[in-house]
Amino acid sequence: MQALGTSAYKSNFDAPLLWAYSYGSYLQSEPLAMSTLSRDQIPAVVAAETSAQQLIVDDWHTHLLGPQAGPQLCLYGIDQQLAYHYVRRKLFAAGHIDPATFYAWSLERQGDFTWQKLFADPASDPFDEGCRGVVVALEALGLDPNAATLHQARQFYADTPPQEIQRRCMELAGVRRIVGTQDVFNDQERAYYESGEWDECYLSGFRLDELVLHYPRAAVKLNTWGYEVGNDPSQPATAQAIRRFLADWYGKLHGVAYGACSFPPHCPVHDLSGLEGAVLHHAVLPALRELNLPFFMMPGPIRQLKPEWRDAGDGVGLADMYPYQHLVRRHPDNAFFITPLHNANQYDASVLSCHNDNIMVIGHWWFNYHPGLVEQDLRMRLEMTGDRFIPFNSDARVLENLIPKWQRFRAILANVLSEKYQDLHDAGRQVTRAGIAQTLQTLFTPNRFSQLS
Ligand code: FIX
Ligand code: ZN
Repeated sequence: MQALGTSAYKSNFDAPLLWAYSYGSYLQSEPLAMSTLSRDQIPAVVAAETSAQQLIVDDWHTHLLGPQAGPQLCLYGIDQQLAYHYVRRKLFAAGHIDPATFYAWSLERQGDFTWQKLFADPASDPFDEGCRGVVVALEALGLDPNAATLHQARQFYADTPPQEIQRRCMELAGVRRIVGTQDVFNDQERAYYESGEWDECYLSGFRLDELVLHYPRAAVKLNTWGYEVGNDPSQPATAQAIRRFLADWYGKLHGVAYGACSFPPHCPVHDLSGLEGAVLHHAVLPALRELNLPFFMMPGPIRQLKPEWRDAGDGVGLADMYPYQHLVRRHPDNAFFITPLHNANQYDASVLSCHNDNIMVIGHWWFNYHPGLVEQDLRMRLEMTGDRFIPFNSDARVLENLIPKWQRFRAILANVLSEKYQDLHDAGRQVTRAGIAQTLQTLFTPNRFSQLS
């Protein structure tokens, strides 16, 4: 079996810039960085090392695109934050408004209504992460999160160019590069990918849900685009045409970091007699292997439980991990990321990564992005795998989401890592600032596997 790192995790994340950021400042003061820390010194050093100024990260899964993509694809601003589906879900669930009426309104009217019901009315304290995130982002950008109306916030956005909003969001979050979600089967998105200008800091997460989960529908489009595919993806000519389609788009998209797919809880990804398994086995995984790209698997969402709520109406289910185990073993030369949506799948996913060197757990998203769950998973992952996982990605849809999500995660990371380093200290291990910086670099830079071969 090929060692994972020899090719499997090579991606566009090849420049060890994060290391340069977090470690470079020590080069002048190396003796200090290498000196052993006392137990009491550890929390302050960990807090400094995990701060947004020191630990500049790549955000491995978002739905963001830069301002050049235009207002339909680059979402930012107070009204977009209020329209974020985590917030909208709360509005609908509380019965404040009928979704059909709400969606018929302009974005501004939706924003005013949401602000009134979920923020301004005293009856509603925004404990939930979606609404709390709006408060955090407003405060961080110097706006009043207790304002009675959105007047000040709207004025700020009218006066501030989107590039500046983007810069501030990334700086406050400590994010250097952003992987988006590129669905070329979506007509509006595809038009931009065909000819639009890319900002260098955005990379592509090549999203394959339509191809893998809805092959008959995807096949119609593939044929109209000149890829001659039949109904059976296991037929060599069809598999070859799908692979050509993937390779062509790899060439067109900007800096593809991986291929990605979310899966409903009971998807038989390993079953070659099913369309999903066949597309994966005969086309997607061979193509990704040839392109040296990992496959990013997101088991768990149940789409459109409440269709009238649109993307706020999706749910989650516990996934069976056996098919994933089967899949990663059958494809030892492919690299896989896994990020289950159901919290009770986190443990299984970590165990999976203990027995298979071609899979790594990554991040948090959506229904498992809650501080208590993130903290619990971080402890479990550190205790089970050491540093063999990527702790967080924001799954941001609106630029400002970067701020609350990364700030929240950094606070959790600082607490948990301090405790773990103090625990190691108590056990007799010498802890240094340089060692802490190295571990943080390792946690956010999956290319480390290339050093293990
Ligand atoms: O599938 C995904 O990548 C999910 O993140 C989205 O489908 C979802 O709508 C979302 O934004 C969750 O945070
Ligand atoms: Zn997502």
